[in-house]
Amino acid sequence: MAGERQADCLFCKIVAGEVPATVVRETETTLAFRDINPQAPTHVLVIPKVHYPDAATLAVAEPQIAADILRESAEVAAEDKTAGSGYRIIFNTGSGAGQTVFHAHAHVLGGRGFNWPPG
Ligand code: IU
Repeated sequence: MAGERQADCLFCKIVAGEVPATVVRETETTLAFRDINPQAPTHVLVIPKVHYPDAATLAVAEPQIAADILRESAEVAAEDKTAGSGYRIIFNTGSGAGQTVFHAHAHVLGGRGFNWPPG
């Protein structure tokens, strides 16, 4: 059923505490933890506790949780003191855009300069 835990999903396992992660924030609906392969001084993933394959699907099914992800992303940036100098919130959507884990997640990147257009 939509939103239910997927047995083979890494991020569902992190939500369940079965795979370790460095958690920086948690709410009733979201979990934020440091990316194991950081691409910037701040690189945190903000995920919904429920399972949807990408951010767009989540936003249609659970718009309030999608909003929670954005709010928590801003809180992460503020806590890491990157908000003042600017930060990025990125939702890779689909393998062609670089998505490798098919449980919705925001990348919060900060603490360095960024180029435009992104790579
Ligand atoms: P992507 O947008 O689906 O490519 O992002 C997945 C991210 O999950 C990627 O940046 C990985 O480094 C990260 N990650 C992680 O933090 N912990 C893990 O155990 C695994 C991937 I596998």
